[in-house]
Amino acid sequence: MDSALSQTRREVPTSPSPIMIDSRDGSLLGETVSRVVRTIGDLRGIFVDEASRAAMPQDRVAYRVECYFPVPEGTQGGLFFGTTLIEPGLVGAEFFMTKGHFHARLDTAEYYWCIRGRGMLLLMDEARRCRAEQMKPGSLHYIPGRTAHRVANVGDETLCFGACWPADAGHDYESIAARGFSARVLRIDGAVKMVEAKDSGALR
Ligand code: PAN
Ligand code: ZN
Repeated sequence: MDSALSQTRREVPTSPSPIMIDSRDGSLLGETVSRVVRTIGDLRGIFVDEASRAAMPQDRVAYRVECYFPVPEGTQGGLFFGTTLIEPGLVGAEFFMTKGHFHARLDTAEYYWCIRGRGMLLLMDEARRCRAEQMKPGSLHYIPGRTAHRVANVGDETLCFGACWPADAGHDYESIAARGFSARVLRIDGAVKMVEAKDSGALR
């Protein structure tokens, strides 16, 4: 017998992963998954056409976020993981989208990657310069620090994307609530258009 194999070795414990990713849509399975639902009623002041938003069923789901927080919020060096599922739909001419945020720790970055559907990732720097990246299954998006990020579902099926960000990044929604993004993603004559926006604060 091979002398190396005959040696007595202590068995190393193994365990199943606490979280599984559903390969069909990226949704998370497991006891420790945190879920957030954002309805049309939760998104007051986000869309340019507030009258249309207010006239819609307020309990209609716009998007859901499923997260895995393996370490406490604020842990330096830790990472969080999340899947966002945005339903298809319009508020007036504007596609359903996330609230969008800067990270509270401004210099923290993030990865997004598209799992299913079609999306537009809006990126805005501190000088309010906006650009956008098209999202399609397999696309990977690096969101640098100091950059606000928001995703619009520009397709006709649920848009699903994964995200990974530092556990100490935090979220600054207030800056966006106050001034919005400097561009909006609209459906104009059946086409997806990104257009300059006035400060949404002035439009409310
Ligand atoms: C994402 C977002 C998620 C929902 O996990 O939090 O897509 O968007 P809002 O937070 O803007 O509503 C992320 O960017 N985390 O940092
Ligand atoms: Zn983020």
